[in-house]
Parts: sequence; structure tokens; C-alpha cells
Amino acid sequence: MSTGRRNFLKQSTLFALGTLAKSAIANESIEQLIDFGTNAGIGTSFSLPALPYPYAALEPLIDKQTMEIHHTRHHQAYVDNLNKALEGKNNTRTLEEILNNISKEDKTVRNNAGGHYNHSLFWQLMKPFTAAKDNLPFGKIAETLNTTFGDFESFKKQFTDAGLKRFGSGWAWLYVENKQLKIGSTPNQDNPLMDNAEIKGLPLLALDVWEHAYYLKYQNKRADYINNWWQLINWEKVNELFAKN
Ligand code: MN3
Repeated sequence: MSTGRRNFLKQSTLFALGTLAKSAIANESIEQLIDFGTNAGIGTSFSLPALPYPYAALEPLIDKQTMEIHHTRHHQAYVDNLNKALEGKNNTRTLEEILNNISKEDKTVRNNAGGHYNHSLFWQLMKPFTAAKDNLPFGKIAETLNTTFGDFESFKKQFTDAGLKRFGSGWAWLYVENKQLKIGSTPNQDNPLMDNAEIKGLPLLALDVWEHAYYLKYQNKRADYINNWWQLINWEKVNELFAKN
């Protein structure tokens, strides 16, 4: 969808909602940066956002088949199951509003709303693999990572540990809580936007450590997958998200 059309729909939705909650303002700014597909305005349902690059763009670090299955089957299933779970409930909330009040929802909505949000972020926080040179952060996020964690290598080690130590399925996060950068992880499809999650804040960087994200190429070697993922981070997008905080 074109930006103009999306903005038009967003404006219409906001107009239709009448009163503008604070969370809707935050949501609006994040949605200018991350494509979550069709938003859940009145009478609409969620949809799968297109990948911002071809399925093979992350080769050889993440293979085409993994990306294709991950996007068209796993992410699509979260979208479909979320829509199914909300069917007949006359949902008027945005994805972010649902997540902010997830303690009031059942497990099906929790897992699928989280799955839809997390994967939409994950795709857009990566970029096509170009060269084997180090893909280092730059700008404001680089400076703040240094002042918060000492240096990039220390940050990288702590974040990698968060991904490695998450037992079973889940996500590793860099997020902002009270203006502070923090590292953490969540189980299943939980994320820091959920009102009763283990960690809370606004996500800047998301890493899927479910086996389906890496098993075809890496089998049980999660550490190798994480080590290669650093070459794919879209630091420009991380900076854009950070600037909104
Ligand atoms: Mn996944």
C-alpha cells in the first residue's frame, strides 16, 4: 500500500475513533516506520505485510527457504489465527492497543497478536546481506549503546547471551524503558509492549530464537545463527525507532 493511501486510512481511522488515546499517538509514530500490514480499524482485519526485500536477500546467512516458510506460513498463521480469534468481537483496537492490554485476553490472542507484531518488526529490522565487512551501528544508537553498555562488543555479548539463554522458544530484545536502553528476552511470542510481560518498554531490536527461524540451515546451532544475524541488522531502522522514543 502506498504511504499516501496508508496515511489516508490512518487518518480516517483516527477520525472515526473520535477521541485519540495516548497509545494511539505512540502507535501512529511507530507505524510510520514499521509496516504491520492492514491495521485493525473498525470493521477491518489484520493482514500479512510484505517483506521489504526478496526471500533470498539474506543469503547465505539466512536461507531463502527458511525466510519463505517463516513469512508465508508461520507469520501468515499468526495473522490468520489472530483474525479468527477476534472474529465476531467487533474489534476496533490497533495491534499495539491489544498488546498494551494483553492481560485481558486469552492465550490464543496473546500468542497470535504477539507473533504478528514481533515478526513484522523482525523483518524490517533486517536488511539484505551485502558484504562480509562488519555491520556496525552508527549515529545516535551507536553512541547510546556505548554509553550504556561500555562498548559495542559488550552490548553484542549481552544481547547474544539473552538470545542463547532463552530456554525453548522466544525472543531477545533491545528496548527502551524510562529512557534507558535495556536488554532482555521473552518466552513464546511475548514482547515488551505487553502489560504483563517479563520485561516492559518500547522495542528497538528483535531477534527470533524459535527453532523455525534457523533450524533448516543451522540445526541446533543457535549460537552460529545469532552470530551471523549481526551482519543483517538494519541499524538505520533501529536509529529511526530510537528517534521516536
Ligand atoms: Mn518466528
